[in-house]
Amino acid sequence: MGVVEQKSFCRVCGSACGIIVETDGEQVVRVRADEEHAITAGYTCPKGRNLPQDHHREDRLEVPMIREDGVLRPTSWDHVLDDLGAKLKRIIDESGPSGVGLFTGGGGYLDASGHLSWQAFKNGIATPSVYSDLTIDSVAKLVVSELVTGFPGLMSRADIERCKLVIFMGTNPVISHGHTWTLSSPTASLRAMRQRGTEVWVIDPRKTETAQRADRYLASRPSTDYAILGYLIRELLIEGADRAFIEQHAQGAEKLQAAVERFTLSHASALSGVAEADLRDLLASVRKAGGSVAVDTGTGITMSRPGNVTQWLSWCLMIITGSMDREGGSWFSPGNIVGMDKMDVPPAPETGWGLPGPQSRPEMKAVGGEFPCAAMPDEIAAGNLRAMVVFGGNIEVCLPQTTRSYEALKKLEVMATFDVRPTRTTDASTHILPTKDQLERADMTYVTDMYFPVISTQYTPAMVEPVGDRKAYWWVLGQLGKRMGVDFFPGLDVDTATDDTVMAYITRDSELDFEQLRSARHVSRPPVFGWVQRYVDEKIGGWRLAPSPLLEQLEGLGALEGAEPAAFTLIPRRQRYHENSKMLDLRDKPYVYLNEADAQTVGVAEGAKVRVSNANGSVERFVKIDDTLRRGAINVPHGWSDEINVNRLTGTQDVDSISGMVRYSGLPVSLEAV
Ligand SMILES: Nc1nc2c(c(=O)[nH]1)N[C@H]1C(S)=C(S)[C@@H](COP(=O)(O)OP(=O)(O)OC[C@H]3O[C@@H](n4cnc5c(=O)[nH]c(N)nc54)[C@H](O)[C@@H]3O)O[C@H]1N2
Ligand SMILES: Nc1nc2c(c(=O)[nH]1)N[C@H]1C(S)=C(S)[C@@H](COP(=O)(O)OP(=O)(O)OC[C@H]3O[C@@H](n4cnc5c(=O)[nH]c(N)nc54)[C@H](O)[C@@H]3O)O[C@H]1N2
Ligand code: SF4
Ligand SMILES: [Mo]
Repeated sequence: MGVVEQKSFCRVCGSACGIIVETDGEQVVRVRADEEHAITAGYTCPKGRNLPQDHHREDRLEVPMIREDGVLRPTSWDHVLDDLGAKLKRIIDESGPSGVGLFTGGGGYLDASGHLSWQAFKNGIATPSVYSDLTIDSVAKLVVSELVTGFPGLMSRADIERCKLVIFMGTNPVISHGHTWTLSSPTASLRAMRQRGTEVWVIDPRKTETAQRADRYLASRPSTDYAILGYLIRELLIEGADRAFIEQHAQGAEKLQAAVERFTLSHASALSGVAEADLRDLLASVRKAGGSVAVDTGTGITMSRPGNVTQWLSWCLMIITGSMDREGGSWFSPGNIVGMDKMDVPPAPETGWGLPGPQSRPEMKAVGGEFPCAAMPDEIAAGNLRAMVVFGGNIEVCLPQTTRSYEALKKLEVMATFDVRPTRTTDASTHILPTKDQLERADMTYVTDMYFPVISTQYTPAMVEPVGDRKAYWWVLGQLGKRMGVDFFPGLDVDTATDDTVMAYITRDSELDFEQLRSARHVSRPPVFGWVQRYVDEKIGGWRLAPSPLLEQLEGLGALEGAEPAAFTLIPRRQRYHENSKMLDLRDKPYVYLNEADAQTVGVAEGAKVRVSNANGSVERFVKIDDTLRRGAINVPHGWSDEINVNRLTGTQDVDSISGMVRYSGLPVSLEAV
């Protein structure tokens, strides 16, 4: 047949790099970077280039499976859907919709029809038992958006083309490609930023690959970033803040000023472990940049105990310097498909919505319409949650306190999982629903539509035919709906639909013209500024600088500030060659990374086995010496299953009081040689 080349885009992570896929019949031969791509211009990472191997992996799921008499067996779609539909219907009849829950992970929301499907499922059966990566990843950003602007789900990002000062805090885009924002072609982007005269600072307990390419690096002690921000805000409110802007567009400045009063230079320096001279330099850079400052945060912030507070203060820094939602500062992508700027949203009160959370955890609230993942085992134990439908998540790996969470999942009456390969999660499932992988489906950037450095939407046709019996998400859910008597996609005929008509359906109410997208493959426009500013001015009378729930959390942190830091603190880290639990077979190893001096204290050398433990459990792995880590900070990267899963150390009780977010960063642990 000969090799055919087609343009597509990668969906292993949210960065959506433009790729060229070379196929020979149904054989995917090679994936390489698309040099002509308007945003990613010739960049891919090893994970994207590994797509052919991933597509052809030997153990891929090709047919539906069902557990009968305790054994998982291959079956037909008719049988698996008849059985699943009947069981879900019965549970809803007996326990109400909340008895059936759902989880959405990276294998769900990075597929446009997967994202449509989990939302359709949630709305179709009207269950409040909604779980996703949100509450084990980035929920602090939602909390802050709601409290400061009244608008849910706003994620700020640097206007990288024009910003004078960018501070990356708790994020390592050179490896991760960004958090709720992407830095495409990260190394080239950083170089270009600095050539344009942008000053780049990195604050992180590890001198990361990003820090190594920055102008300045501050090695902060884990979970103390809020003190650095508190100091900057304290000094700026004395000199350097945009007073006229604050007068006109913000509220609560006095309360904020009082709240950060304790962060003198010496207090901030003592707490964060960053030298006073470095903090003074940072302050000088912020003052010099005027209204052109951006702070981009990542999981190092959102997973830490002070996550909400740090995220909030990072916004305050941008607001009081007049940098927020301003050209040259930080901006909010409304997205072409979601079109947030056109949404008519009633503002959340200054205390947030505080919607009821899971019954078995009365202290928890729902944030962003979801229950905290940490509640799942309690909900199952209480009998409130009897079935789970998992839309592309590997919940054995990603949930806190594996031993407890995984045992709970096995007790579910029904666990139906959409995936493309076997995992410990599919092992524990009652129904396995194999969906088309990314090379087998036509697709578009849907969730990630708002993550790019410009406003950008991409489309791709399918590259190859689906293997085995794999089907699209929308097809599976549509057919399941018929069995349950629920029309999950009103107005869509699921017997005649195609991936393309489903995307047209998704975009039917948006300003994006799907036919135009399909023929152009990529539509993009520059950042827009001022739409959030107009919203906060009109709806709530200016940015809320001092929402009371955040003031309380900041005050609460004060009680911990005198404490002696733990000898060893676990902090998260993304490894280059795998995406969470995907592509673990590529090149990485499940190391424990620690500083040479720390290794000596424990009496271990590179390659030795070490036990990391705390009250939740323990994990044994081999040591990798890494002097980019600050002393006392260690990495036990996530994504790995079974007895080396780092989530054996994390807890379902140690959660944020507002959001229920699990503490994955800043966890005290002890180390010993094995
Ligand atoms: N301790 C600790 N825990 C963590 C983290 C941490 O840093 N530390 N990180 C957290 C974060 S930020 C996140 S986002 C979560 C990630 O948790 P998950 O979202 O569960 O993780 P992934 O491994 O990305 O994969 C999801 C599943 O999707 C499947 N999949 C891949 N492609 C497709 C597809 O095309 N279709 C379908 N149906 N399935 C597909 C994969 O095989 C995999 O089983 O983990 C969280 N857990
Ligand atoms: N290669 C690769 N890329 C990925 C993923 C992957 O698994 N592998 N996962 C994807 C997913 S799901 C997500 S959510 C994103 C996450 O993207 P990022 O948030 O950029 O994730 P990381 O690269 O782990 O960077 C987090 C950084 O926070 C630092 N840190 C930890 N604790 C603290 C703290 O208290 N304060 C400060 N200032 N820093 C701290 C860590 O040292 C680390 O450098 O990455 C995505 N991209
Ligand atoms: S950064 Fe890598 S994994 Fe992410 S979209 Fe690009 S090629 Fe794919
Ligand atoms: Mo994530």
